Amino acid sequence: MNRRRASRLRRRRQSNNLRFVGAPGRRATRHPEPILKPGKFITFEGGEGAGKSTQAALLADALASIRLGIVRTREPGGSPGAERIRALLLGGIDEAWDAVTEALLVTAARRDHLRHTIRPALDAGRWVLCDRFADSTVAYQGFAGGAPAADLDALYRIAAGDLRPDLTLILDLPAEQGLARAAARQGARDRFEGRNLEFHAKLRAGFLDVARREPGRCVVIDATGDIGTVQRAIRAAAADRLGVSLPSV
Ligand code: Z5A
Repeated sequence: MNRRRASRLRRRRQSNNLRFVGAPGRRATRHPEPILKPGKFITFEGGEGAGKSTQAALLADALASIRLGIVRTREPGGSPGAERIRALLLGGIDEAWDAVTEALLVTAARRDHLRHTIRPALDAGRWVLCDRFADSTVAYQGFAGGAPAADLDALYRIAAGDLRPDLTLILDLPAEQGLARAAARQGARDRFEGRNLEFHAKLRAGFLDVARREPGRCVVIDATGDIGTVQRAIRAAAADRLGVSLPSV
């Protein structure tokens, strides 16, 4: 390639990497800016004691080790305003709220969480790992609680618009096993703990139904194995669906 053509190509490449900022009609100012890759949104779902928090922490470490910016968060909660709604909802042990009222509360929290935590992190190129998200509303308030699916869809659109997780890991195990794990843990009871086995079996069916309907977004992870075995399956799913290469467990 001759020297003049090489320098023309170089100039064109440089100008493609610049964002133009300026009011219409005025001469544009050129700011060289780093080109940010958008972050990814990963959610962890499943019944009580399935190991979501344990596994989210291990995946966050693995992603951070390959120099990705990570935000770990949870629902309900994840922003100061949403944490206040969480305290109200989970603390309302004796409130006679029906499933639609619960869905309204988690949706209000979700909207605040998205505005103040999730969207800003994704816009800044960070990977967001969220312990429970909207599939928990479908399972708890919909499948197990009886709230109509159309109402839950409408509420989701109000809170999140078109945003969907890039990957949802559904940690699946029999309700008895999850409840035994959760019972072995210390801590005060909340609104959802202590519900009967039938409720927890419906939750499991609800999560598996979501996975069947959205196979492009969801991966069902067998959560009956030990912590390392489950994490290996999760890293394999992240590699396969999101194209990351992670250290082995
Ligand atoms: N909720 C709702 O109703 N609607 C909604 O839209 C949303 C939420 C978003 C939040 O509870 C509640 O809000 C939740 C649903 C409702 N109801 N409940 N209950 P939370 O945030 O306080 O808790 P949780 O999400 O239910 O967490 P969890 O299920 O109790 O735990 P986990 O995160 O799945 O598991 P873990 O804490 O990682 O592990 C539990 C124990 O098992 C712990 O001692 C671990 O060391 C142990 N563990 C973990 N993995 C293993 C393996 N593989 N083998 C053996 N032991 C293990």
